[in-house]
Amino acid sequence: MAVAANTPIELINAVYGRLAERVTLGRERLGRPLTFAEKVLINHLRDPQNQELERGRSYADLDPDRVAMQDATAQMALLQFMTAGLPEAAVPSTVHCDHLIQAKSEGRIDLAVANDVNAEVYDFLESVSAKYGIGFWKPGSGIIHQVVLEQYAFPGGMMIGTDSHTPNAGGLGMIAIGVGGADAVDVMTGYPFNVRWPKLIGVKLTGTLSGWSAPKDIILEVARILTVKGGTGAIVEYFGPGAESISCTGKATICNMGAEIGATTSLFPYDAAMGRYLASTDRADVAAAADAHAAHLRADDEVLADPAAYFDQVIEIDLSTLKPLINGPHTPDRARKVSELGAEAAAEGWPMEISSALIGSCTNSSYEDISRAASIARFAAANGLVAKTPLLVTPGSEQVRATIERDGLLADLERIGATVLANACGPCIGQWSRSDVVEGDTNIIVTSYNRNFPKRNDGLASTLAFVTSPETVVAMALAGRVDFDPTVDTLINASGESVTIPVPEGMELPGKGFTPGESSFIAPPADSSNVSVKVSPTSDRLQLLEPFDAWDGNDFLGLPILMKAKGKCTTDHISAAGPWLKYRGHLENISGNMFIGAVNAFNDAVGQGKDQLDGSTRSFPDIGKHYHEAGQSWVAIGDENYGEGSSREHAAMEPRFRGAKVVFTRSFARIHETNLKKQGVLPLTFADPATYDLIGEDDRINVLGLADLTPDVPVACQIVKPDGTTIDFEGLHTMNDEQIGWFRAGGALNIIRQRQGV
Ligand code: MIC
Ligand code: SF4
Repeated sequence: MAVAANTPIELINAVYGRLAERVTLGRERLGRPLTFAEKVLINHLRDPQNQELERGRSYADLDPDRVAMQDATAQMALLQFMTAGLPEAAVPSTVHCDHLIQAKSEGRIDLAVANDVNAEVYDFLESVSAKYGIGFWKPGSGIIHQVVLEQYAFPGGMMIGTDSHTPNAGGLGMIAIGVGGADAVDVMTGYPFNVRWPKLIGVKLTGTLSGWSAPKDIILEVARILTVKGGTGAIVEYFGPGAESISCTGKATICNMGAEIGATTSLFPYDAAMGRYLASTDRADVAAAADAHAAHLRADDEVLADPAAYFDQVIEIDLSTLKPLINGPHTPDRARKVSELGAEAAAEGWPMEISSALIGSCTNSSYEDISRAASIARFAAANGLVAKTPLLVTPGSEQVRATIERDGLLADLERIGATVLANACGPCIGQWSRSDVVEGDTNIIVTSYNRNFPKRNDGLASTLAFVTSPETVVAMALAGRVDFDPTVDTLINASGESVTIPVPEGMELPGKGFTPGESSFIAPPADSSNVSVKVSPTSDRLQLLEPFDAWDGNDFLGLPILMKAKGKCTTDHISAAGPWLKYRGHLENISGNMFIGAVNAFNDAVGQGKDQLDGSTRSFPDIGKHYHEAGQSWVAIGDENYGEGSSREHAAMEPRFRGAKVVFTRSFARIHETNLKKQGVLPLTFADPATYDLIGEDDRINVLGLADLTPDVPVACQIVKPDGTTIDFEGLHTMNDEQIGWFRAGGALNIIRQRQGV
């Protein structure tokens, strides 16, 4: 398959060619008008006539148009794909090198260091891509979601990506879903993508943004309303007159951060702003094709007239009254107005000074974002102001970087002291070599990123991270304080004058068009028979995968609790990023970080607990290693929304590798729950959430009746107290027959073998 640096118009025409017929079928089958998300989903069903379509219940088989993978997750995905023994990926797929570049000095230097330090991994990814017909975007080309938006996304398309912020492409009207690597392998080996037929949350936007309010404030407000788990199992579909007033990249910001509310994905209907973006990114042909099918690239009129009758939940936001928001620390749904942060910081005893301000990331690094941020910087420089904190800029792609450099916007930011980092994730994923603070220094950073879990950006639990729009970040960098409200407060400049920062002004798209910069896409060769993929047996960064053992047919009896997590336990707590990213291709080595961020519910210690085999206190990864070597299986326990955040399947594979059989929680985040199922770990939720509180440190767990595991039937479980008394409880699961099959087979690698007969 020829994989190019863009989506061929023929592929898009094929999708549009069946759209009208599928929409008619969908209306017939459901007996009602359709939302836009339903049209796109129905157009990608493998069996549109017979697929069950019950929201929140049915599992649907879908055929995405594309697969995208970033370097930190692609390693595990492609190590799994290789075991299938196929000549090439079954659908157009790409790999993007963005997560492994550490921010230390500035973009060019950091990129050169990364190319050196990560050579082995980049060589692996480049060669495995070449071997299997996968497009390869070299380090420096940009962050996966920005590159996908610029090159591959198209209205009405469907893709999956091994990264939770894949929904960014919803800004261009695409259903784009974040998945674990094993899901990507299904699609790359020609099998459908299987996901619950989603519920639908409609967000009606009225009015228009003005002043300091930005698209970021819309999603910060949605996060406030829905919280980090409010979108679980749902697609968030935006519509209304306010939607049309937002640029395509602004829409992408909103969809991107829909990951933070747990949504399956988010999307906007096709409109003129998307058409303009397509034309500006050299895809006028795609815009013309979308224009020709525009009637089907939006919800039906009846839906728009009476959304409450068609969506499971409807939220209305008046953009004209929306004020700039800033969310954090520790969770992206803790929202308040920027104007209220100072008072809250005083009440909470947080520092008033900001230690660093950071803009960019896959969420907020568009031309429009940077032009609004740069407008403030330009004014500031002309009026004797400079940033009072370090200001770090990560452009989302080489195309954006080269364009903002050409148009003088980077120079505007540099004039107030900004440092331009590589076109990569950098500090957003803990790839930040920071020396100005150390653990224990309570300090505040403000970012235009999307996540703000403890330790996420700099590995320090004492850093309090807040997320807001890029323009607000730059204003706060000029003030250096959190009790600064740029809409009313003034700053004192070098000459002692009082200066009011004007309302930011941006440009939706570059007047002179985009410039590609240094193109760094490598298409796979037509004939890859002489390409060899090398994984050194002595490598400490890459390790070939062996299938896990199949289920032995027995119930689980007397399993110790390796870890019971208190409160938030995200994938960052389960499998930390930052320095551990280097082991993303080596399951054994990365298992050294298992649960190191989790708070032990028995004693509030972080990352350590009691080894039940010898009674000692050890780190969770050490206990895991000990149990593994001793052949002792175990369970883990989590609270609400366990596994929130990233798509990284390492958070499921590490426990599986070390012998976890079951993870019990009060509730799961979608991608992580699927990742556990895929790797052969049973994800069970307590039928009675109070059961969580009954489990003690020295208790054991029994899981019974596994031979009769059946969809929709609770699993009988027992807590066995140290004195031998038992407490019965029920564990609920969401597995269908196929997923029960994954559990029995011992996980995805065995399934791949069975399917391919290898
Ligand atoms: C993230 O934002 O947490 C990441 C790093 O991009 C992850 C993927 C990963 O852990 O590799 C994600 O969002 O899925
Ligand atoms: Fe990279 Fe951060 Fe975006 Fe994840 S959220 S893809 S780490 S920039």
